[in-house]
Amino acid sequence: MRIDILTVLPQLLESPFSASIMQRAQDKGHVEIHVHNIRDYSTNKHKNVDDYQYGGGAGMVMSIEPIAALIEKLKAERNYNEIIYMTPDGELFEQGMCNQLSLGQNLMILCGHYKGVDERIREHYITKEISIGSYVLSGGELAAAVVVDAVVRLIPGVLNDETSALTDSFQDNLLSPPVYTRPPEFKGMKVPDVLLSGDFAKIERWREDQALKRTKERRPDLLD
Ligand code: 6GU
Repeated sequence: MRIDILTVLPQLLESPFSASIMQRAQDKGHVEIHVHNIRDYSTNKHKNVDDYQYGGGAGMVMSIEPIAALIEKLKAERNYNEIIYMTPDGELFEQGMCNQLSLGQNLMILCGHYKGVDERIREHYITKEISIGSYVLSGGELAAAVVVDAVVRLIPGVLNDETSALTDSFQDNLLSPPVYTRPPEFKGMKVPDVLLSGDFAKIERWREDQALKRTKERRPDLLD
């Protein structure tokens, strides 16, 4: 998979992809992540990437020209499965959307900033608009990092244990059961006996019960 991220703040997207699973996914050739600075495509002498909004009102709008130039350049080089715009008024991001995006070959992600992007970019180029939740971030970069992480870990071969992405919370609309490791007792707090029993059928039943209980308590909406 190839992912192109278009941003006015490339610094924000350096560390999320340079450690752990995301770094290894790139090292092993499962994904190429290219971060592009929209400012490099500004043609005006001050390298502006935003402007006042028509009709007046507080807040700047991301200009159409540099973003269009960058999108056109990338589209001429390859076909994109989706051209995504990260925006608080987008479709709510959830696991089903991750699964679908993980099947793509090339994804482009535009990070929103200021009051947002000139509407004509959305109308003409964007194929999908994503929000990661009902709150407002200062920009789309951290949200884009969330989407990339959630998608890349689903690419076959990225996770060591092939089955572990399938047993994630949400893949079966259930939250994960509690987990424990050594020691068996810490300051009087004990690991549930069943996990030490060696009876794997019983352990599996316990985990299913716990997953269901946790989902009922915390996310009953998932069971609807
Ligand atoms: Cl994608 N962008 C911004 N700026 N805020 C958000 C968001 C995106 N998703 C939730 N809040």
